[in-house]
Amino acid sequence: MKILLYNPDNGITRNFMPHLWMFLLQALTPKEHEVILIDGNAKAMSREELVKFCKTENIGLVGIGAMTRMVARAYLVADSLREAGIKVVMGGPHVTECPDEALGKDGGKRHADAVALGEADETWHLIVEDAANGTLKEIYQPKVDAKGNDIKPSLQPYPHIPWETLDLEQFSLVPKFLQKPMSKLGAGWGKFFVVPIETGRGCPYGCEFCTVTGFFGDSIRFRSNESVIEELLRLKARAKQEKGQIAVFFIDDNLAINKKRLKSLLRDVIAADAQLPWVAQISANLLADEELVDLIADSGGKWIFIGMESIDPANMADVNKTFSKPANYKDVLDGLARRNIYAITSFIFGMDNDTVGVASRTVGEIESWSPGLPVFGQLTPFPSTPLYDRLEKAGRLHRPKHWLEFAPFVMAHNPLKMTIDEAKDETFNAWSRSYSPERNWEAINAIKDSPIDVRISHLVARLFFRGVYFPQMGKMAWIKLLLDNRKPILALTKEGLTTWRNARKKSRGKIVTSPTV
Ligand code: B12
Ligand code: SF4
Repeated sequence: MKILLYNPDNGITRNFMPHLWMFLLQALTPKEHEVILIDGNAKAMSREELVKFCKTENIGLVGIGAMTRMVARAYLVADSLREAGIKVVMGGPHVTECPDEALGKDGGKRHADAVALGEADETWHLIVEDAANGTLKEIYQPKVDAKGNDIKPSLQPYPHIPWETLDLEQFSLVPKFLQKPMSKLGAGWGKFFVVPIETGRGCPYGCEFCTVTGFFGDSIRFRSNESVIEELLRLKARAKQEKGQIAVFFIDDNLAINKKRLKSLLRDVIAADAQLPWVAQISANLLADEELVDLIADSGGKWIFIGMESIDPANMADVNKTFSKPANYKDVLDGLARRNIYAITSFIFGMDNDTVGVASRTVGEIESWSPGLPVFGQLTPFPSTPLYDRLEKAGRLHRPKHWLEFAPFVMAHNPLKMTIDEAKDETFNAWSRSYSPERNWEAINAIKDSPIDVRISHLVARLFFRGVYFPQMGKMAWIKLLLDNRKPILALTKEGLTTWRNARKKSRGKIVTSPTV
């Protein structure tokens, strides 16, 4: 049987990274079946095109995964496929939390023939076999223990994802026309992939708005160091062979949740010379450890995503995240910056203690820290989270099924001390100020003592991150952005060229000087 694994596009940005679940399920599919992957973010297809593709390719089963944020789009795609007589199974966090909705048992339209609840590592092969035999069931769920809890996959052994041979073309971030000239730059930039790797699953912290503790459980499971390093080495070899670059996103929810284990992993990565540039999510409270931060730098860590949420301790208490202390954020970021590691700092507006002006207060504080890439969202009640239950009980849910009428940056509940419109304005203000050309120039100047490559990647990252909020998919949007930011771009280009020329002239003993940015 031919299987298509499909990820719907998120409707706003082109994702910078493919989704791990697709590669994982592909690796876990019994060998007699063929699996094709399509990510709607990388390869845009209309519903008609997708149905036609499935018919032409004689696809017997389509697996669709979606977060709550994308589920309405996923349902539309699923509906079209089912209308064409193609079987659809859906999985991932949203349908696990709302299986009746996907199966049409809540009074609404049915969107899926089957749903996979929870982690599907051990149920996927059953789904495939049943679909091939024409005996697909409605619900697949992991086996349960004596207490009725899901038995979670141990991650040891971990499936072999054949990165060295997979067709990753649709996921390269370098446009086709630039691939040839870019492959000649330095170690080669002909292709650039950000690849998701997990080293563990689960988080015990239980923040009120988060689905992770409920979905993956509070007991953490880790892969062996050897298995992670083996995967990194294969990726490193592929990057070299393709004259391209591969960066890794360790998608664990909190990579340093067990610091002893992470230190051991990073030491082993260094010893095996398996370093690739990497990004990971780590909470601020775990980053005060100097030894750990040194290991992060030495093992290739470049950017750390930190869920800072709010600079107001009262808000942190409201969402059960008091382990993360706003008073320590500056020290954490400065410690990272001393090692040329920068942070993607995530903030949430519309929390219960937020009032008008929260954006200006937050951004003012952020600007007093080492520069990073701030991102701003709004408190969102995802189904099955303690936050959803609290707001529902209090009758505060304005749009209880907000995912079916998705509206970007419009809150689904009424915040206590501001209106939904005010929260939207605050979010706009924070993004506008944080990514204005003036702020970009200021941020690059603030790290003028960092190596030129670090400053260039900081600026490039700033230009891309702006796109999380401001649509910049078309050519004209990019041209305008580059013109607006010409000051740092020209200054860094000039300095970069001088550095490159100096490297070439070094052997002749002739050095050119240029002002730094
Ligand atoms: C990496 C990541 C991202 C990446 C993008 C996704 C990517 N390209 O990988 C980035 C950083 C961009 C991101 C962004 C966001 N994310 Co995110 N992200 C994650 C993260 C940390 C890892 C995902 C992952 O790969 N997990 C590991 C794999 C193995 O697990 P899995 O995807 O759940 O898949 C398993 C099962 O669910 C199942 N399964 C999944 N799909 C399918 C499909 C089929 C057919 C079947 C049978 C089974 C199946 O099988 C898999 C193996 O067991 C998760 C948290 C987590 N630990 O999962 C959050 C998470 C998915 N994100 C979340 C959210 C909320 C967001 C944002 C909306 C945040 C925001 N406010 O902006 C954005 C929106 C994204 C966008 N605009 O596209 C929530 C989703 C909650 C929900 N109910 O939807 C999560 C769960 C985190 C949380 N705090 O609760 N995210
Ligand atoms: S620390 Fe992160 S992953 Fe863990 S519960 Fe809190 S928000 Fe979720």
